[in-house]
Amino acid sequence: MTDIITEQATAAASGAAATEQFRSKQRTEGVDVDTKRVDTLVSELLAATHDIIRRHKVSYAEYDVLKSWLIQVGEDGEWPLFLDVWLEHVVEEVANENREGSKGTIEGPYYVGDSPRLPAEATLPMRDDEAGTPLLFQGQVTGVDGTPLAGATVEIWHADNDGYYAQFAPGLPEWNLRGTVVADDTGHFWIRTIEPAPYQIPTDGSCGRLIAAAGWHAWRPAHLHLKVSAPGHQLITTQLYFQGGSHVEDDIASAVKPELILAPGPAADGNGHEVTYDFVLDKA
Ligand code: MBD
Ligand code: FE
Repeated sequence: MTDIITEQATAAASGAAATEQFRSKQRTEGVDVDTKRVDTLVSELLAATHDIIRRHKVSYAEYDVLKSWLIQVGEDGEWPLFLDVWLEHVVEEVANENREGSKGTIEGPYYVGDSPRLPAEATLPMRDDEAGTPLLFQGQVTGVDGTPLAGATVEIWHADNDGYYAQFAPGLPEWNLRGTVVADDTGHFWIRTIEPAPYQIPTDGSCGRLIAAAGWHAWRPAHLHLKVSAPGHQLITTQLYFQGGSHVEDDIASAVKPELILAPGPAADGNGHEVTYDFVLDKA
């Protein structure tokens, strides 16, 4: 470590950053707050909860534990984390059920838009001594009919070798391991980065308390996050995982799909690993 004193990553700090980020990116355009729809959804949510209370004879003590926990989730800024870990995967499933192209999966709480634009052959912004196995991630963006998509962009963001995301943990350069790669005229891209580490959601906040209280684990498998888009096509938000990695089989966020597991091999230049993954985009 060359840093003098590194600030500790805390649940409250990453929660505050995730809440702030969400407020600047929420997809609420076009949502009409239809009374009938709100009535249906909220009534069913409440009825399901009433049923659980009756079947399990939930006590006042348990009710108060729930109340204080919910208050604390807000104070910790962990609503984005909680929702993205335990609900988003079903929202994504419904949103993308009719896609013919590449599989998507959840976005999670740590996306930041407008990352630095990089050429088709790119190295992600990283520290001079960035730890981790070098990875060449390459591929092509095409339409469902195989047409190469000129003007495609591949936004990529991922954790470092310690499982930390730039802008959500202290001490990392602003755009570390984040970039917007502009593919070439045939939709090809070559991205040099490092392999991320498995990610443990903060254990010192409300989500961590829930996990400990329920006897669960807090891990997501190592993953690359991506948003791939091209003119006239639907943007896909996805993640890619690493075959044989820890927690590929038991992701706390339930976001792994078999189509999203990479099997990198040795790099042609002898430096770490390389892997090819092509993205297929549905027409807009
Ligand atoms: C992550 O890195 C992530 O991708 C999700 C979905 C939740 C918490 C942390
Ligand atoms: Fe992530």
